[in-house]
Amino acid sequence: MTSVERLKLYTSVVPSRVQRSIQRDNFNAFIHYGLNTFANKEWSDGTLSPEIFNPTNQDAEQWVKVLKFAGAKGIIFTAKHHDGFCMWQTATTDYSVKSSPYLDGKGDVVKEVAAACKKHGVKFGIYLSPWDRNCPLYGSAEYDDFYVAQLKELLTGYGEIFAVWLDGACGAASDGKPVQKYDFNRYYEVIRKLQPKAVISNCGPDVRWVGNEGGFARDGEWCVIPEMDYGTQSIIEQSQHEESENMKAPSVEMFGEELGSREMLEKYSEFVWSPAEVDVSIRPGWFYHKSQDHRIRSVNNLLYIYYTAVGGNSLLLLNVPPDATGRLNDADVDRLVRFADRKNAAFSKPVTVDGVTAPVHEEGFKPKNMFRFGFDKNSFESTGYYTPKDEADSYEITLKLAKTCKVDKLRLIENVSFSQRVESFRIEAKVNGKFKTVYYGKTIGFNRIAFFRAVRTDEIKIVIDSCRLKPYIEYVGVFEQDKKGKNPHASPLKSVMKAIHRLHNIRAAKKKAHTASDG
Ligand code: FUL
Repeated sequence: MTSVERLKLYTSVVPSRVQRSIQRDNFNAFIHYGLNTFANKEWSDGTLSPEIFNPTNQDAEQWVKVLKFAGAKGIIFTAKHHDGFCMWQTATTDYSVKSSPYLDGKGDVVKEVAAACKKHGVKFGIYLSPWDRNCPLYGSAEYDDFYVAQLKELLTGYGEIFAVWLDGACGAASDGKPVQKYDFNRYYEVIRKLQPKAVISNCGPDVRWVGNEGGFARDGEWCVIPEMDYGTQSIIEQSQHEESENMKAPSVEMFGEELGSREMLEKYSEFVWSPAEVDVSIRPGWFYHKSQDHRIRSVNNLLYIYYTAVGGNSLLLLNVPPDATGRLNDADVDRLVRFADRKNAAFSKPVTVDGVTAPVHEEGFKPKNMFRFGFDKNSFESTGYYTPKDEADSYEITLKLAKTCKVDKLRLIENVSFSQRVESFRIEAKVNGKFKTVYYGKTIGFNRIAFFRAVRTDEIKIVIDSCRLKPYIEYVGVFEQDKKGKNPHASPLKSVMKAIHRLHNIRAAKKKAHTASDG
């Protein structure tokens, strides 16, 4: 295949409707809540007594209101974690809220969260752990029937579900138990049939785990990647795998730096659209622990994660766990409110673009289209975009701003219905009559927040240095610096992640050299 043919093949891979939908709502929240909350545990083994589940002040509406205020468009709730304890009135087991003192065994937490979400216009999703440490059937083929029965209850009894999060974590081997081989294809079929609008995440075909639980996004994140088994086994190895209150160190291994670079894709012939999701907790643990009340992520760190994940062609799933009273703790609420205020301020001053020069456009797809943000609410497709008439080695788009002001960020979106194409770009700003580069970026994809030290300017240039065939740009927004909404600075942990990536690449290069010399 010629290189142009390969590029045509890569750019023929596009998102499905459910993928386009979650890419538009790229920030969602996770809620871990259950028996573990009351036992001060991260993982429990399925033997804790349901008697301990007794919140005194449970308020699902408070969870939803706070998370909505923080900007989350949907909430994914742990209907059942690895301990097997069900947070709804299930007919499949007694190990559930039915056996707890909460509302005399009549409570249904899944129902409460679903209702609160509906009331406040937030989407509702479920986490149903495939690994179940309570179910006696676990490890046998009958367990699949049990799991499917639970899925069906959740998918039919609680209104529209926007996401089903299938966790790959499994510690059955260290429990000395047989490891269940899940029939994932069967689960997918059930989900597609009962909730066709739901994305299936993590061990699912729609959304890919980014590969760490520490909040780290890649600098160059691709949605078009080789079709390989991202499946369960590697996810099992990489995700949290012991009962620990502390967040696992970021791990990469098969989750190297750029899964969709040309170098990577060249080795394969089948490709899929697979957006990455950064799942991360506001605290070191996924469940609430009083001892972590002083270890909540800072506003700067939350913002940095938001800018690099949501703004880095990834989805963000931020976990905020309620405490044992049944409410989000004041400390977390305070942090989220300040995070939201700063984030909103940061994007509160869009700068009008007065004029634009760009390579000659394809008929009907003018550069001006880039300054109107909008998409069709049913198909989630873009309603307008710019594309040049001809392919070129590079593309320069110059924006004349309506005023001279201090600019500190741009938001860029590719029209991903034409796949993901931009491989590297830079932003230049005219300062004292001369253009200087203020930002280097790799991918754009369905969302890029390019943030940099503020510059006083009235002219900005976007230079696309490398692109697969030609670019299709849906949106460009320029933002004036806002004092309250100042840009986050990189967290020191980012350099740890970079070092790990570097090590991974060195190891991979060594392995390659070794294999080559063997051959
Ligand atoms: C991991 C689980 O083991 C954690 O407890 C948590 O649910 C996290 C989101 O996924 O794999």
